[in-house]
Amino acid sequence: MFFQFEVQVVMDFMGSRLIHMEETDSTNEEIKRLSAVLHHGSIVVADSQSMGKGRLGRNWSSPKDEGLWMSFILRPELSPEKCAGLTLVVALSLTAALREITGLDIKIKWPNDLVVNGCKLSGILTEMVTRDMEVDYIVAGVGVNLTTMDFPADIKDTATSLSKEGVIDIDKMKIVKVFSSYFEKYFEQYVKTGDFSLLREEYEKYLVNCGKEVRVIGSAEELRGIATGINSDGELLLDVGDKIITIRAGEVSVRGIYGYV
Ligand code: BT5
Repeated sequence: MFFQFEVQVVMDFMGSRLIHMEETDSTNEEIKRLSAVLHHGSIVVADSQSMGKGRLGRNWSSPKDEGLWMSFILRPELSPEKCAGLTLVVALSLTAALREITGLDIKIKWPNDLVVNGCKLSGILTEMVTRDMEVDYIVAGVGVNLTTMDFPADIKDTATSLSKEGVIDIDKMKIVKVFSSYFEKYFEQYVKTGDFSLLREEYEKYLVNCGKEVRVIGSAEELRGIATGINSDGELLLDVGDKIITIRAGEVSVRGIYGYV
């Protein structure tokens, strides 16, 4: 483990401390190991991760210097149920930041993927650590593919990077800063109401699934329906013909009928 430098980034709470590492297993795990000394909003960024992880124990490919591999710690005064919605707040903030910086038509694939031209640019992994049934802290992990041109065989048809999409000037720290600034704004709005009522419209503007037929996989039975938006709890609304059902993030993945989106 090697702490290359520590800098103050900006803002109100995001990046009050930023730890940059050349390599780690997973920035989410690094945050957990350092949690006792990290304040709300502290960020860890690594140049590479040897065991980058996705949801449900899945692998996250994190080659050296080819992406933004970052996690931050939150100590929100929210119940565990409300904390689940923070993944969507991160997705919205990252989408707004990357759209502003790159001009690309980046969309959100509910709940935790950012996609561009039908391929996955970024994934988000939010983990909650509880103590005595209360939220101790949240680790929000963000992976954004920046310069990768050749992805591993299993994801080469579904993954993309900013370089692959034609972005030339890529400034990793600028992404961290602009993201942090959007996140502070949206986080405050989320905490104020404890739900998505102030963010829903913005989120749905970027929701790639909206109006599309999707498959919901991972629950007991596969569901099919038209995704119509989210409710104020951040659950996906699925029109299955005779009724609208709500899908909770966490336990499921959503796919298009004919492919990834
Ligand atoms: C995610 O999981 O998309 C969450 C990824 C979070 C990664 C960040 S990096 C910083 C922090 N530290 C960590 O250890 N993790 C976080 P999920 O929805 O389960 O998607 C995982 C799936 O995405 C894999 O099974 C692959 O199919 C695909 N995948 C893996 N690496 C990818 C990549 N670099 N780009 C696009 N797709 C990828």
